[in-house]
Formats: sequence, structure tokens, C-alpha cells
Amino acid sequence: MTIFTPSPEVATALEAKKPVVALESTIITHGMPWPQNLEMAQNVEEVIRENGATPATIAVINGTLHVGLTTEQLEQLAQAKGVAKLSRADMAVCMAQGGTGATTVAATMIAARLAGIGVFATGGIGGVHKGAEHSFDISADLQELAQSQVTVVAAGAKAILDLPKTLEVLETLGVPTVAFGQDALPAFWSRSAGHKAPLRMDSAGEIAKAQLMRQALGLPGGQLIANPIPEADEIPHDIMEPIIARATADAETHGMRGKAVTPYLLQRIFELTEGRSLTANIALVLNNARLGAEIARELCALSGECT
Ligand code: PSU
Ligand code: MN
Repeated sequence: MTIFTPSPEVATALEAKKPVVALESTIITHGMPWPQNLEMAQNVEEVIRENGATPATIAVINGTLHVGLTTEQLEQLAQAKGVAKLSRADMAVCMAQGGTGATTVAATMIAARLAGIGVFATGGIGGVHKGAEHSFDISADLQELAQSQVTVVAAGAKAILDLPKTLEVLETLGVPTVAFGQDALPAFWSRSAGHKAPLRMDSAGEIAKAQLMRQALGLPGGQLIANPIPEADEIPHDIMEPIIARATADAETHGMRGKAVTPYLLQRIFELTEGRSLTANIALVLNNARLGAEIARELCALSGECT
């Protein structure tokens, strides 16, 4: 018995050792409203195919861990109500109980690793929340980056987070945080929030090489590749800053805690920017999918196993 079920498309690609890019599903169920969420998920998969790799969207459906979803499964998930948000802590319980859940960055990394997929593209990872010194709210995504050997392409950590604290924790955990093609750490909707990234790389080839080097060194854990949102799509940080502050204050007023915090903030910022944050979010995910496919191709070529 294998613990995961690949879709026919993913099974073929894995068997032939073709480049595959993993995709998360929490961004679909908890990160964006219907129907833009489905449109985004379908377009992201298409962009990966156009760039020479196979997309593998990951989710738990009725207790089965799916690596790659069929068109129908994706459509159902995007419209489903009350889907669980699964991180490392909840995944096995959901599967044991026959439940349905969307995978966060952490849970998607676990599944990708199991399936032998080295690259995963998403929007933004979770991190250290503002006020974490009181709430202790630090995403399990950071721990997972320290444990699972998967390169995660994101537009940085979501700017709703405390970025300097997130960088500190990543450093403590030994996770390389790499800005792609610039010195500044990308800040999700904005290309920069004024923080320098610890590392920089300028090509997909270098990123793939560094991942294989980590493996050769016997280092567990992955790499965080922070890919800036394209200039044409960004919302500058000076515009986002007061909006993020307002949304964060509203989350506090409404007593948001735990898993509910991130989805609440994203929804509130969507309202406060009159939808502009969503347009930017979709653009940055597509941009990350493109880079993810390129890295997957390079990994394939460098590993010498590629067909
Ligand atoms: N990126 C997005 N939208 C999202 C998320 C990331 O553009 O909704 C999700 C990811 O699944 C990430 C999760 O792992 O938010 C982080 O949640 P938390 O802060 O509760 O760990
Ligand atoms: Mn949290």
C-alpha cells in the first residue's frame, strides 16, 4: 500500500522521472474566494505545464492523500465548505478519520517529499506573526522548511507577518532564505518592505544546484526561494503598510486565534484594498509557478535521472 495516491498525470510523470512541481490547496480553500480560487488553481497548473513540468496539487479527500487532483476533484475542493486546514499536526488524524482537508505549506512539503517531488510553488509561506511575543503564533511552515528536503518558491513570507522575526527564526532553524534576482526580501504584495534577504541567487540552475548540494551534505530541510512579484502587479509597501496595520488591529478586536488568523487577515485585506490584493496575489502565484517549473527542470537535468 502506498500512503499517497497520484493522479494519472502525476503517476506518469513520476514514473518517467519527469519534472514535477507540487502545489498546496489551502491557498484554494482558505486563501482566496470562489470562483477566483478555482481559476487561479487551474491557471497555475497550466503555467507549469507550459513551462515543461507536471503540476501536482495536493489535498486529503475522504481520507486519501492525493498528489495531483483531477479536474473534478479540483472543482469540488474549490467550492467545498468547511474543509479542514491541515498542517503537520493534523494530517494523519484527518486521514485516519477519512476526512477532507487542504494542505498548508507544511503539509504539502510532507506529501511532496513522500512522492519524491523536489520543488513546490505557492504564494507566501506562514511565519512569525506580529505580536508573537504575546501570542506565540509561529507557523509550522518554518519548522517544516527545516525538516523536509523541498525547495519552496514563494513571494516571501506574507507581509502580514513580522518579517524580521521570521528571518531570525529561519536562520535559527538553518533554512536558507534566498531572494531571487534582487537583494531585498520580497514582501508578498510588494517587491520589498525594506529588509535585506540573507542570501541571493539569480538563476534556477543555481537554486537546483544548491538543493542537491544540501542533499550531498546530508542536511535535512529545504530552501525558501523568495521570488518578487512582477513590478507591473505589485502594490507598493507604503500603500500596504497601513492596510496591514488596520487588518491586524481588526483581527485582534475580533479575537482571532490559531488557524483562523491568516485566512481572516487575507480576507480583511481583500476588503480593504477593494480586491486589489487578490489580483496581486494571483499574479505572484503564477510568477512562482513559472520559476518552480524551471527549477524542477534544472533539478531533473542535474540529477542525471531525467528522461
Ligand atoms: N499563501 C497564500 N495564501 C494562503 C497561504 C499561503 O498566498 O492562504 C496559506 C498557506 O497554506 C500557508 C498558510 O501554509 O497560509 C499559513 O497558515 P498559518 O499562518 O496558520 O500557519
Ligand atoms: Mn499560526
